[in-house]
Amino acid sequence: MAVKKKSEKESVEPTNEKRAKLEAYTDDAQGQPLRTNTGAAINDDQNTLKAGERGPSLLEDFIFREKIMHFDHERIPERVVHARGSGAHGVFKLYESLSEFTKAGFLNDTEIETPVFVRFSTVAGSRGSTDLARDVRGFAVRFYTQEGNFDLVGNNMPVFFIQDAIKFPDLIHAVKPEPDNEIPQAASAHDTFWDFISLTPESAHMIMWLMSDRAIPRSLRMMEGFGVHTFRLVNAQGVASFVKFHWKPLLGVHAVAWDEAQNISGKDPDFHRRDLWDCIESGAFPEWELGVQIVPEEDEFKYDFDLLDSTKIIPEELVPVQRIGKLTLNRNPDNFFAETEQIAFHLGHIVPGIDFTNDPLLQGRLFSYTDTQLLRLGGPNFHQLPINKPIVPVYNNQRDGFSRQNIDSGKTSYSPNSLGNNYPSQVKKADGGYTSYPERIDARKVRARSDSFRDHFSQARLFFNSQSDPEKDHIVQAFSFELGKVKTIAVRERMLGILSLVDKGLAAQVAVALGLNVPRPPEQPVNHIFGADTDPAAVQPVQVDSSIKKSAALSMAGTIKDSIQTRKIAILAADGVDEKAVAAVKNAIEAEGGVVEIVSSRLGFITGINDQKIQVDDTTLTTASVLFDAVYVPGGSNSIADVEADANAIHFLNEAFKHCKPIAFDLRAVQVLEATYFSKKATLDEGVIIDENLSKLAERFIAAIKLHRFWERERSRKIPA
Ligand code: HDE
Repeated sequence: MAVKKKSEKESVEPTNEKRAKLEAYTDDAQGQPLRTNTGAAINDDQNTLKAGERGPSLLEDFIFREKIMHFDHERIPERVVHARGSGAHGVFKLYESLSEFTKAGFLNDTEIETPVFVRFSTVAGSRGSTDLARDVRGFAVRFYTQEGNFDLVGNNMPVFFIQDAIKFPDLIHAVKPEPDNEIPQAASAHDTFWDFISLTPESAHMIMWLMSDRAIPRSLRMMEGFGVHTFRLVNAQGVASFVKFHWKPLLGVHAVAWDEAQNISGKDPDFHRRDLWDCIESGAFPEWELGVQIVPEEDEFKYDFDLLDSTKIIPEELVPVQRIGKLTLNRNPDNFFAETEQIAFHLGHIVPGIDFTNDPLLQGRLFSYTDTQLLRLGGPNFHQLPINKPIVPVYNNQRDGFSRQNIDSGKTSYSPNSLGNNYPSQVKKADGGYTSYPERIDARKVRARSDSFRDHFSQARLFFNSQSDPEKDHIVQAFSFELGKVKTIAVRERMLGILSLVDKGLAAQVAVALGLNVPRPPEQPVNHIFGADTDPAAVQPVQVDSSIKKSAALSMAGTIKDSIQTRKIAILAADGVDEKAVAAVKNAIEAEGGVVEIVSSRLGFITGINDQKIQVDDTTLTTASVLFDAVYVPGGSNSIADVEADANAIHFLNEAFKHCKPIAFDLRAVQVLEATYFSKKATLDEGVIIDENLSKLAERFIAAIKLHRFWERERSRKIPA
């Protein structure tokens, strides 16, 4: 798919297409007078009503008071977690019917295109915080099905920090900015977080994911998604199976480098939001396949982990992921507040054919989401906001309350009634009336955790062992960074103790960075997950020797795709550039769906050696290499001299090298290469491409961009901090 260049979109003269779009944005207001909220036409929106031109303002100015009052009340409480988010509309299309396992209509009929809205988010930061924090990403999908809304409110990591919802406020209080000084924003690298984690061994698996590059995605479009909990599917015969949901991005799973993430946070804190928006605007629609892992009900106790424990995955080697349909995001919201901010997700938004399990984390969430919306959206009628309305008409006997949008007609709002023929009436099972799966429960009422939840380390180890060497290095560096920011030595040491139970080598490497010794392996870590009257010795974590030692699906390294779709490539050029050298690479990249920007030392147009004018998209001052996937320097002696003399351009190249990106030089531009710190032969690798044959150069460059990053560079070459 061809992707539009930024220069096309931002040219001074709007194209017809753009003009039409601009008009569409303001369509409703076209030709309309400005009015107050009660309909009075406004004659002067520029001046308050005053006693004389230089006199005091008058209290009776209802136009002013209404406008300011509304403005004063524009903010609503941000989400207590996942406050920072970006959303988009799209569609879901099923590949093949799943009727063997579920009666849910949208998972049965391959002809249906189900509308969806997706909201991606970070967890810890405030609504205005950076996109590139090291954090879990929310991946919440609403399906507007013909049987009602189904919300799959997941994350980009398949497990969670805690096993029981009652610990959620503790976890979140620990990760949020510390309460005395509200520092740090959108960061887990501080004492309270690691204090809590080091005392909560059940978090060991999740912490490995959080310290991996999954926590710093290259794009929201390049993340996996997971429903996390085990859910239940129920077919038309009432037979149930367990299910885990997955989203697999068609562009592969890719990350940025940590140093890069920190730089992006300054250069463009909206990096992920902008990337999602721009790609949808340009027609390069993000796509994921929906996957399911299905476990027959009789296999509930087959595994050495508990299906109800959200700190565990089902390794794909044990139960393969079956890809059943495709999600395509194809439309940006018209209004961020009305849609992305007001969407109210909830696990309890469910349709016949899908049901819950007793996962204690899932069960707790079933309470929390509606409760939080009541505060955030100001009352019980948030389901009537346009973004929350199901596509099926809704009639019931609920009435009134803050911000009721419906005008409910008729006399009856109770049942049974005879005055309204007892409508709306209940629906038979066979006609789609929701019935809960009649799971047998025969138990004592206890506050306790199942013994089957006591293995906290084997899957953490499985995750670590499944990573490529560069991925392992990044995990070591992430722990070293995060614990290095912790001030309390005892917390650092306790965390090293936990790490030694995951992998001794990992703990030893982090200990070196912290200048500490790994404490003598605690026979068992401190464990606070049981009540005050429980004997701690009787409930220590257990070590399970998992049958699976490695799982390919856990590493991002194996997800490289044969594509450069939507990758952003900078061309560093100045007056006197060889137009042919620009065109050869630019055209080849654009033909494969990559996005090229011309970066120079100033805006406007540069003039090539053959007098061709080339529009500059960005300058070395207004952009940075961290905002691109790769960089190319074309020939043309004057251009080369200018690029070489521009310290920002050389920094651009040095940084691209440091972040392991592909860099291409037209052989005639080798003088620019020589001005970089990595020019020495010893530091060059296959990611640095030099060629005099321009079509060869383009071909080799594209092949390198497909590989995303040359992470090995960090291991074998000297890269300055
Ligand atoms: Fe959430 N979570 N959560 N969470 N969560 C919220 O609901 C909560 C958990 C997730 O884009 C809140 O509307 C509890 C797991 C996403 O609007 C709140 C527990 C997973 C989003 C809430 C969890 C998630 C939320 C805040 C412990 C992955 C953003 C605002 C049991 C499977 C949805 C809101 C959006 C949002 C509670 C754990 C994902 C407070 C009590 C596990 C993606 O209700």
